[in-house]
Amino acid sequence: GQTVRLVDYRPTDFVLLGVAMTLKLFEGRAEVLARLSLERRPGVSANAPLHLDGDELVLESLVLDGAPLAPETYEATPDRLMVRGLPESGRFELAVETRIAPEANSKLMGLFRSNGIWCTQCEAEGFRRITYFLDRPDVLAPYRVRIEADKAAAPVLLGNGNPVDSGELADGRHYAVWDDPFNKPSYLFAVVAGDLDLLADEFVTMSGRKVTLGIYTEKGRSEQAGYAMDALKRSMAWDERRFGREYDLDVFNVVAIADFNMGAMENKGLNVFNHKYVLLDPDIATDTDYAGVETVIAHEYFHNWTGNRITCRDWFQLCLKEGLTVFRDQEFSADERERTVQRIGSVRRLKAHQFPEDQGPLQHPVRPAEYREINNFYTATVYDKGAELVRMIATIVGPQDFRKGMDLYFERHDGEAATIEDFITCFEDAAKTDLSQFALWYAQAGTPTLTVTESWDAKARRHEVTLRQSLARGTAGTGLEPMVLPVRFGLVGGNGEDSVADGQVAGSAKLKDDLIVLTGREATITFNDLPDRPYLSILRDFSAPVTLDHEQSEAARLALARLDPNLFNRWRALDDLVAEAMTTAAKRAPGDTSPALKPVVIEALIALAGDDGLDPAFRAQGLALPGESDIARQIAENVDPDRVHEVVDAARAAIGTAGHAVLERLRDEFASSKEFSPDAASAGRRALSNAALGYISAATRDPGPAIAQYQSATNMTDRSAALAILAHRFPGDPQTERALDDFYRRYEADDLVLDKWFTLQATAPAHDTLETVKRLAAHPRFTMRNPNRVRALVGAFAAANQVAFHRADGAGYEWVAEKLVALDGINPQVSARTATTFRAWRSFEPGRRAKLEQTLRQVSETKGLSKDLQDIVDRSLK
Ligand code: B3K
Ligand code: ZN
Repeated sequence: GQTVRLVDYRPTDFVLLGVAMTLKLFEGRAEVLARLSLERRPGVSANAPLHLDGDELVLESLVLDGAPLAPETYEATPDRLMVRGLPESGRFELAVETRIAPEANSKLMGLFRSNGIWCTQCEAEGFRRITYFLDRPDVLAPYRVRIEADKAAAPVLLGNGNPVDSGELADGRHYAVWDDPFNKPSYLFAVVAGDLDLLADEFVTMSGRKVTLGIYTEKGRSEQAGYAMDALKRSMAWDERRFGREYDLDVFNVVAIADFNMGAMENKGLNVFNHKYVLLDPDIATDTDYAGVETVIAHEYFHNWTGNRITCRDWFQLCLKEGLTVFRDQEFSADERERTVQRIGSVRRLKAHQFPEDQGPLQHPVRPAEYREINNFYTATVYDKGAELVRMIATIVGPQDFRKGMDLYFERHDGEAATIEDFITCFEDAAKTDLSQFALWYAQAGTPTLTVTESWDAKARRHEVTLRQSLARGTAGTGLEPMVLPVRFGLVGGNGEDSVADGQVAGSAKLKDDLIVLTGREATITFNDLPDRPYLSILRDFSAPVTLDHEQSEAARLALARLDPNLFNRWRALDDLVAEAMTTAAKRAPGDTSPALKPVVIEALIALAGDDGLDPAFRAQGLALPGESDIARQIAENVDPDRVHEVVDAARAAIGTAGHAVLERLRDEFASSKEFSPDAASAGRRALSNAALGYISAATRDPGPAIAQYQSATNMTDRSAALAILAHRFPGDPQTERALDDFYRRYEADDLVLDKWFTLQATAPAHDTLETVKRLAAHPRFTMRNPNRVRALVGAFAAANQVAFHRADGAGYEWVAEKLVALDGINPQVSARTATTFRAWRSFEPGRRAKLEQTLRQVSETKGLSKDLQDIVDRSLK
């Protein structure tokens, strides 16, 4: 594969002025006619040929301004079309006819069929699988698209923009014409045709325009789109309120399909969704599923302004739309749900997915400088760290100037393909500040470490806080200059209030109110005239994506866990204590059974969980232990996953035993009532009750309460929580087996629930889970052709089963590798994504490290791998 570099960017030689397309869909084939209005860019040499991208295309005909082109004037291969002798100036029309095979398209890029529905996915480079094109995001044009299909097979015909015409054709066929007046890049193109049900609604925008909303589902499932529709309307209203952004077309459609490589896609006016992020009801979906639907619906809708109206100049700028849109969906969820709880969730996600990426061989800057396969850069770094960077800009310039900067961005760049520099300049202009050093965050890979030291002078009643930043060299080999770190803080007094103290700064930092902005490697802030030694609450709300290295006494942390007026830091004080204790314990020799958690820490956890003054959702977050892979990441070298599991397991039982009375009370108080409401507060109560059940079951080693809840549950949240406890804590128990069988029979007809059934079993932390997943891979309902099913079994096993995937004999690695190679021939994007779980190989103890490396090498040397999978395994071995 060829490496594409940011420094090589240059505009196309030809300007695209408009696209008129006809797609004729038949069983077994599709005929595509694309009429491209083009013009040579002023200044481009008169004999420069036109290069169009293709991918597995068959050219049927090529016509220039109505006259077929002579064969010697062009060269066509499946992946490119070059045309010579085009007019030196003025507009011309090139009509390109291709033939494609949607049924044979198992990559799910371009035009494919999912359960009979014709559907497209074009981001990043899928449009070139439909027609030869200038398939890059800085080529913007209006599109008019006519779709023709058999009326019985596809009564619904959808495209981007507004519907402008439709009618009957001969032979039981019909057509529809869609017109999208907004300039757009080809990656936002979409077409859907099929026999779909519709949930219809409408939204009146802030200027009083009526927008027709539609969510299309497979037959008989439109009722399950009600919550998604509600989330869509709330998203539209929120974007008007918070960012002044109004929707711009007469219609907004969402289509839910079963086979999709990712969560969803923001095509202009026609979002296409993995049906997992649309279809819900209390019997089939958990609270987490509800929250996921809300987030993804919001995210794709918000792309209409951040991504579609203003798009990316090139794929290196991907974070321009993704980081910003994740930031926007996080803010939406914070406003719609509970801010601190949402922030805890985002930080957990960042630490679980982005930190390991940034600290391993797949490390790359938020704006990469080069790639071989762009689809491998839809990463936690681009999305989640990208969102953190936007959040830091907001923190640094403050809410008013942040809004001003966003307004400026929309005003200046509407209709354009922009860059990160364009974006940053808007905030510099709005806040009249220089953000050039801040821009390093986009170029330098790696997680900086923020080291904090304190010194209290009792006589002088003076507290000194020193901040130092450092960045370790990683595989990306990018710069290591000091960055701009916004650090929110408070000096908490024994009464639980922040002391108001002016600080003097020595070194390169600025201090204003509760914000220190560190710009150099080191700075010291001195606070004078304090009544007592304060508890330093640092990096509140995780104001910068760093690894915090703060030596703070256990007593101070326990005090903060009780007193910190910043709720996020109350949670973090405990979470850090627990994670550090577990890390330390896991480093001790196997078989060392001395408890990981001290009684005072357990007491603090239980006290937080039992504190009725706090939101149940927050208390449930307090009870959620760090994951085994988080502990493994903190151990960093010579990791033994069995040992980590042993420590986490023992800690869970210890908490369950010590907290028994409080946990039982939480069960009594918060166990579900009959009425189900998906709102955040109700979900928080269920989360707290289910967390309590988990601890109680671990402590008593009695499956009884989980069995009882499994049987009496009136919603999927409670039912699957109980089943997870059974499958994970009581594997092989006949009662567990019966519950799993019952679950299968109950939900056999529903693929989304069946995915849960696969995942619950694949993630059971026991060595012989490998035998279970092998059996499940041969189950009649397992298929490599449905990405959700692959993720539910193979993906979940590799990413969320530290014990069985990392079996010391290497059999887990071998099985996953074998599946990867088989999958790669079907769907390279999904195989490449699954393969990323091998990236942490260097952090394991020598036995596993050698086996992981050997497996990676074997995969890497396999003949005929996709560019996607080859790129991941090769970079992982770096
Ligand atoms: N923009 C799409 C992701 C496309 C992934 C292409 N491999 C969904 C999203 O981020 O909203
Ligand atoms: Zn996105």
